[in-house]
Amino acid sequence: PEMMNSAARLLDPALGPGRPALHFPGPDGGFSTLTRGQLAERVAALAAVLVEDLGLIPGQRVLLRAPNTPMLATAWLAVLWAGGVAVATMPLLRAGELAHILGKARVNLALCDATLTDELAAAIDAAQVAGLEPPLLTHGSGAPDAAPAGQLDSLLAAALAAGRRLPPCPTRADDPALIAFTSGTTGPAKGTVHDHRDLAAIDALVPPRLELGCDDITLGSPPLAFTFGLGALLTFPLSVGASAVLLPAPSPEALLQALAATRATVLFTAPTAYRALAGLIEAGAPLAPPRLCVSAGEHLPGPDFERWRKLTGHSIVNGIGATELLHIFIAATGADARPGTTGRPIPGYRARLLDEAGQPVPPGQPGRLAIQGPTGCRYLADRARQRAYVHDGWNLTGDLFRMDEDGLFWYLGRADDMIISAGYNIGGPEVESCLLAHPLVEDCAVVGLPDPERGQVVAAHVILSDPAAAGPATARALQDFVKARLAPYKYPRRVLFVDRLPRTATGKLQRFRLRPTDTG
Ligand code: 3SK
Repeated sequence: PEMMNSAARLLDPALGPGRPALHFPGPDGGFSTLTRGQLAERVAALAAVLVEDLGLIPGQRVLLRAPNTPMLATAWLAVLWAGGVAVATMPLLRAGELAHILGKARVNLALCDATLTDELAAAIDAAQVAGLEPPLLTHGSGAPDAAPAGQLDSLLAAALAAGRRLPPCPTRADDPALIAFTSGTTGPAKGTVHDHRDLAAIDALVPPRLELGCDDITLGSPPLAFTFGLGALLTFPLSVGASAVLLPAPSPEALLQALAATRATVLFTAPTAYRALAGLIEAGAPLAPPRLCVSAGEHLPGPDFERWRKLTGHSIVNGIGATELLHIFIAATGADARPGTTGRPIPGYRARLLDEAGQPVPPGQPGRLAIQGPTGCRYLADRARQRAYVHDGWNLTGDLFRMDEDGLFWYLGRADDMIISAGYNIGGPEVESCLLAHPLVEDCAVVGLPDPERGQVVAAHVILSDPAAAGPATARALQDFVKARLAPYKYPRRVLFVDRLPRTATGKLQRFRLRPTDTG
């Protein structure tokens, strides 16, 4: 349709106002629930506050900063309901990163969880220099029974008590609804703009592929500010009349507890968290198994898939998405769920693999992934980047894949993760996947380091499950392990034992930080 307000669509009363919408930790250590009807009331009341008390005008941008709480979900929906544009930010961002977002997105208003104000206040001070000073309102978690923690709670409570409800703004389907920032491998974060129609498109395509139904309860760790989390924990469940569990601090332990307490049916998290959960389960922690486990955010290596299946009897649906395209566009569902594969395009999307000259490569050959579909990349105020990313309606991701004869896609690495050693092309993730199958390897990152003889050598940064085992004998054992399983030129000539690996706020491995040229 030409006119569409995504918040009103997601809160459609026809799906049952009495059905649960959000579950969240309550005051007694258990979980509390907001129904769809209660959530809709709060969204319409908060939209009245935004427009009537705070002067929000349709099209203006509202920065949101909070962990996954009912208030963050309410505020995100209220901004769209009021015709504004939600700029949700990762809770881990620091003042400098927030100042960049404030300036780039020309933010008009900022709503911030009271536990996270310091960095944002500092960012606003810094942004003032650039002529921007968006009002900042703080709030608590938004749990109806929590004590008010800021001005926004009092304004919301007053609007609810006075029966003030704003009708949804009649936005057009192609009006911007959100700006999602993504940190790339270089430079400051890039803003990607998505409209109401993009949200409707992913809600129409991804939940059916995952067979999400109205009785599902989704649970997971990605922040709502990451579009993986936004779909998984807000728009997908609301769009089908299902509900989501929001955890402000989703540690692996908290995920296991919430699975048991809420009987959540669908788990969305990233490979790192699946590894941590597997470690806890191996150490004896009980698991209330969800019917479906979905992994995205980075590639799920085959050994992690197999470890999870052995432990739980369930496969993990591996998917790949991009903030630029809003959500996942290739996934290994149903019979495609096999170790190491990313599966095939979600119906509605098309994928092809291109060589350096932009020509399609034949099956079996590595190529750069290009995607076409109902969502696509619109960078905020960055024409050069836009021209580099979108060619002829195809979105050029930086991921290398090969496609097999069955049409399944197999991840090879980021285009910039390719290691060229003595003339051989070696995908760092392939070597990582092999190392992860070794019982002593808890996590690892493989990059190319400069080498006078070979150009680059394969270097593995390894976190051991038993740090006391670090030493030359273990390094040799890991090298032999890889040599026995992959072409010998791929084995890591250097093994470095580390106690942590650099990751983005969304958990993506930042291999570039392990290369001396990039770290300066
Ligand atoms: O990184 C991904 O795989 C992803 C998945 C869903 C939504 C957004 C992203 C970046």
